[in-house]
Amino acid sequence: MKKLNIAVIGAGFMCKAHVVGMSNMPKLFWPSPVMPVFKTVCDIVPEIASEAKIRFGFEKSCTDWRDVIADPEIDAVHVCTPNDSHAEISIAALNAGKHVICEKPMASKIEDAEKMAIAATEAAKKGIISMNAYQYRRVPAIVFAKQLIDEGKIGNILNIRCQYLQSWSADPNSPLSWRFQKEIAGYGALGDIASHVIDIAQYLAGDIDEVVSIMQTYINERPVQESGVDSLGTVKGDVGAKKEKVDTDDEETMLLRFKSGAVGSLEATRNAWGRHNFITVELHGTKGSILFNYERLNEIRVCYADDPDTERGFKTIYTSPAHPYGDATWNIAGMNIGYGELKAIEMLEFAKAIATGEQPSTCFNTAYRVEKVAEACARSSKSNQWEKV
Ligand code: SOE
Repeated sequence: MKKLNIAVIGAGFMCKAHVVGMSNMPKLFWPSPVMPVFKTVCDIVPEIASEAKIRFGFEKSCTDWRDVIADPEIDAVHVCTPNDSHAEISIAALNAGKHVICEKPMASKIEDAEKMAIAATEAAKKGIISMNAYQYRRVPAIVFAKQLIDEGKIGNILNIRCQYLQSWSADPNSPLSWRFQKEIAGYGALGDIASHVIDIAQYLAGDIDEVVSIMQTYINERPVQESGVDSLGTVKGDVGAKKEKVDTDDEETMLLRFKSGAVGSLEATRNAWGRHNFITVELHGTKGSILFNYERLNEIRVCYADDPDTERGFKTIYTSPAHPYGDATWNIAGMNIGYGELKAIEMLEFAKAIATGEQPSTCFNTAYRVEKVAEACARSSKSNQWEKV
């Protein structure tokens, strides 16, 4: 089996997710398309880099991502840094002939995302793979929903409603991490989480053509974060802590028109008390409906129009060995998978793409379309008009 020497740049929360996914990938999916070798972990903070080396089992650590790009031993680079460095690192890696999986959103500026898509198109001609980490479209229940749609079981899609609601930033004392700073993050909730459901909406219902949206910021200043580590609101600022301005969005509410003629709506916020990782997709077609909620990710609810009147209603299907990826995860429906297995599924798709030379469904060109929808959403919230993607 071919070895794949990997490097992870940025050793925070997403590094953990990528490492858990990559190391479990061959354990779950055997024989795996490639065998990952954990070569280098890189972080600008030396202590974080050396701790990650030990914790995650890398052979070495470094503090300058350029060392990773210059290393001829590295085959694939995982870009897990804050958004403003995604473009520079990803483009350099692609140009150096390395496969790239980059965290979402693609970049902090649409121009950078475009440059990444161009570099990926060029690299693809040489068999180099690009991928963005839009993992939620790979939840087995969502892949199954896509199969039902493609088989015509739901008919023509009329309406799709999507939500991504979290609560970790609802407390005004959740610190001002980079996620609230436009210069680093680009957008707030729009890039961070709405992007996931924009991706799912387009995966299930095709390209979005135009949007009208309202973007709001509710908490305009937050306590300055002392360390660089993003605690996602779990560590609060002191009452007397120095505060600085938030210049990203807290919430978006949008209406969507798809190229197919379908319509939809989408909401995203990290300020919804009681909601944790509440990603819901409900769609109605001419022959049935589908409902999914990530907080119950092992289930999909389906209603068929041609069931008898007395029996028509949503039924709950547990994803099982009979469903996508199910044969390789756990062998009884209800044993359930979670975020860790989902990351392994994502790494499997990255590994498959590398082994076959075929770009994954979330390659940089697909992800660039998500960026364009987000940019149209931001334009619309200023113009108060429908805006074309
Ligand atoms: C924080 O909102 C976050 O970590 C996002 O950045 C991820 O994309 C999402 O999957 C979980 O929440």
